[in-house]
Amino acid sequence: MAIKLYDLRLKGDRRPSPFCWRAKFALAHTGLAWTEVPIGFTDKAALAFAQSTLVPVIDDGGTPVKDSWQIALHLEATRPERPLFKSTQARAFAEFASGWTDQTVHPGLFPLLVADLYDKVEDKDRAYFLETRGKRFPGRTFDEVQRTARESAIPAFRASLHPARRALGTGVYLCGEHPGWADYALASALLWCRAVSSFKPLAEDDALVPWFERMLDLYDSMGRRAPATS
Ligand SMILES: N[C@@H](CCC(=O)N[C@@H](CS)C(=O)NCC(=O)O)C(=O)O
Repeated sequence: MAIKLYDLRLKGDRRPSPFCWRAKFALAHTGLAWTEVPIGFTDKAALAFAQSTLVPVIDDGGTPVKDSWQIALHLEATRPERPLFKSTQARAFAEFASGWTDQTVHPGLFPLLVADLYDKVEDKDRAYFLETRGKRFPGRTFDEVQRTARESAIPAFRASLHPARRALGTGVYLCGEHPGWADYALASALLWCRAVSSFKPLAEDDALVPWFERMLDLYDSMGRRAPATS
């Protein structure tokens, strides 16, 4: 039975969730087929079987697993033939990459795309998004936050990606010759932006541009084929 992946959907079948993208990369890496169950921000009842209020959630033949990292660990434990991590050291590096992406990359990127993201949220979910995300920017509209961020925060955001440029060096992937979790985590953040905004988080001459193009091509061009905003 194919795994079911509960994924966030916005207008035009856009799939922005960076955590869902991590789960998709993990599934594809492991060579698994899956079917997607797209839901909106407020369709929480669909996730109750997994005792979750957030996506991604998977249903693996009756076993519910929530949280992108837990999904990765579950796949590692149940499908050891195509391991995501291979060693405890690789797993520790992967966890570090998740933490860096969650705590540096996402917060840096969010203000740069928040108004574009809000614009793509399904009408039925807009009040929920405004209420939950608006709290992060008290007294300011998403338009104002995004405009100010694009005027002043792009250099700092791009500088925050130096660790990834260093890991890439002159190589092919952040994880070396083959893509791994660090690649998936950062590419997922950039796919979040690509789904909802024409904003280019990377400068044209950034060494990460050819890397991201490679990431878009992976697994039958899964990332490139996804609805984007250009
Ligand atoms: N730590 C979780 C984070 C999941 C998460 O924050 N998901 C967001 C989408 S990117 C979500 O479901 N948001 C729904 C909401 O805010 O109600 C993971 O790694 O899966």
